[in-house]
Amino acid sequence: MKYATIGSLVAAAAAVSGHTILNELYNSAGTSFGLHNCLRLPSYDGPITDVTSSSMTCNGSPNTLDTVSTNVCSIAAGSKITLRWGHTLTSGSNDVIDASHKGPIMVYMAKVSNAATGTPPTSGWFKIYHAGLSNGKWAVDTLIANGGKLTVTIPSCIPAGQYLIRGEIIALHAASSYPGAQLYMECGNLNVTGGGSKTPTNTVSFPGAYKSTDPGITYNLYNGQTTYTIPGPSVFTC
Ligand SMILES: *[C@@H]1O[C@H](CO)[C@@H](O)[C@H](O)[C@H]1NC(C)=O
Ligand SMILES: [Cu+2]
Repeated sequence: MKYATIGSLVAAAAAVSGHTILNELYNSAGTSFGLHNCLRLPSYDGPITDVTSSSMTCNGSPNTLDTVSTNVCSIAAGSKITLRWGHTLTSGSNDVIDASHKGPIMVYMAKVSNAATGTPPTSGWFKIYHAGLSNGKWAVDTLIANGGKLTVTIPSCIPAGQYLIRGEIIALHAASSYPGAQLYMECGNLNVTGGGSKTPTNTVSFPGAYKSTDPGITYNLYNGQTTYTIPGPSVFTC
């Protein structure tokens, strides 16, 4: 650092707080299920940039999945669940993701027979939440303001049983050409209780749901656009 200029110090500081990991789930009462509990997490907080990669399902190479919980957290259909992201595996509410990493947030679920240890399915993913750009504010801006927390509702009509939940942030700061968008996804192991008998619609595959040419994947953040098309299907409603 002896010869570092002020500019390179600023750049280094920004790089240090870049990237993010989904670190924690909370039940409808706002009580944590425990740091890293029920989550399949990479050791490194770097993104996936190839939307055709098998790591698009629940992260993985070039990251290493090594903080992998085999617990399954129970949550009632129709109730709220909160997801909390942090820059690294140990970051708190003041270090969520660098503010440069503007972009949308999506949450998906997929039915599985064994949420504890089963291989994540590529197909059957339905979207339960998404937010992009609204009134000049990105979903990531709101996430940072909320200390990394996002609360979504588990659809009330889906059948009881085991599911994976897949939280995803797309950072668009380098997305003007492909590959460039930084996709951060992690999966959690859920046991949905109660529920109904409706089969989710608009399901997609990961990889497969996103294309390099999607307007939400290749996007110039810096040319004053006021709209953004969130990639993937529409949100499933009961
Ligand atoms: C899921 O919840 C049901 C209902 O409470 C329970 O019977 C079942 O054992 C749970 N399964 C897992 C894997 O936690
Ligand atoms: Cu980053």
